[in-house]
Amino acid sequence: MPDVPELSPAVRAALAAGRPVVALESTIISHGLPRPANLTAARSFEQLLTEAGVTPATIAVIDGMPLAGLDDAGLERIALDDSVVKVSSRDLGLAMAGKRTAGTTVAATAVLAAKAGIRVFATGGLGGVHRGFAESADESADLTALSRTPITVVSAGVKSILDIPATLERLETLGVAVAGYRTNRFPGFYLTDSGQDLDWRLDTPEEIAAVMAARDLLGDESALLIGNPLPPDKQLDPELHDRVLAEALAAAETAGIRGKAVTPFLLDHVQRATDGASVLVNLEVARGNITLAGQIAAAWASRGPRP
Ligand code: PSU
Ligand code: MN
Repeated sequence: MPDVPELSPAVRAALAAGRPVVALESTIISHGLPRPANLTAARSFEQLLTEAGVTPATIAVIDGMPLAGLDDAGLERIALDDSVVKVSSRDLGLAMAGKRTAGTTVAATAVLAAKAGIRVFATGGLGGVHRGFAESADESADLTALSRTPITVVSAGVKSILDIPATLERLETLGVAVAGYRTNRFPGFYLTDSGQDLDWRLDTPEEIAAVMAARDLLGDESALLIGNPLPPDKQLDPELHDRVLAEALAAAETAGIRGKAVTPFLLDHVQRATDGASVLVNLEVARGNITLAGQIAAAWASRGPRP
């Protein structure tokens, strides 16, 4: 019987040798970024890590098999294949048995990465509680998955299309630890600052690795979320952001978009309404998070094997 997820030779070797590995999600590739920029982006995400001496483990489901570490053909399938679906953690068994090819959300990626023994994971922005939750009850399974998955996630907060204060409340209830990287404010994905304060701030990858070690001593089964903001000069113009987001939310309402289509719909609307500016910002967000995740994985690996 194969291991699930199946590890690429590079990921297997790095994990066995205690070298740094970073998991990358694939829904950002399949459903978050427009084609064909998404394929270029997927390759560049991996390259950022490789150049830093860190092994990338892009996670996805290909023909029913969950994989950690894709070859270039696998990246191409996720980026360009018309049959690719978006799967959360609950969908994994269904996608496996149905022999589907799927981009994995933060929830599904975190579950598979933790199962493979990967400790650090980078995404652009987490899912969370949607605006209008009172009517839609739409809350991303990213939050509940992170409440029961021991992994460190680097994210520019949660996507700014969401109800950010409500998402922070849910993260607290669910027992997901949150710290800002070199900031006391929760980042706002396209925006540097969501306006929400954080209790904890960590300033170096080594400090983050020390928190990971402390949480291991506790046997903590939940995730540590590191909020890594964009530099202010790289963020989307806040005025443009607010205007376009209001339009996107209204368009989703009018079109009756529901369920897992909501996030891709809103991101796509913002991309078109900003003439692609939001795509460039999203890429900056992801790159910044991947770079920091690589540094954390290196700091973790340099602590040596644990007893
Ligand atoms: N970050 C990005 N772009 C994305 C996502 C994250 O920069 O497209 C994806 C992640 O896979 C995340 C998902 O898990 O959006 C959230 O979807 P939902 O709200 O349906 O749970
Ligand atoms: Mn949802």
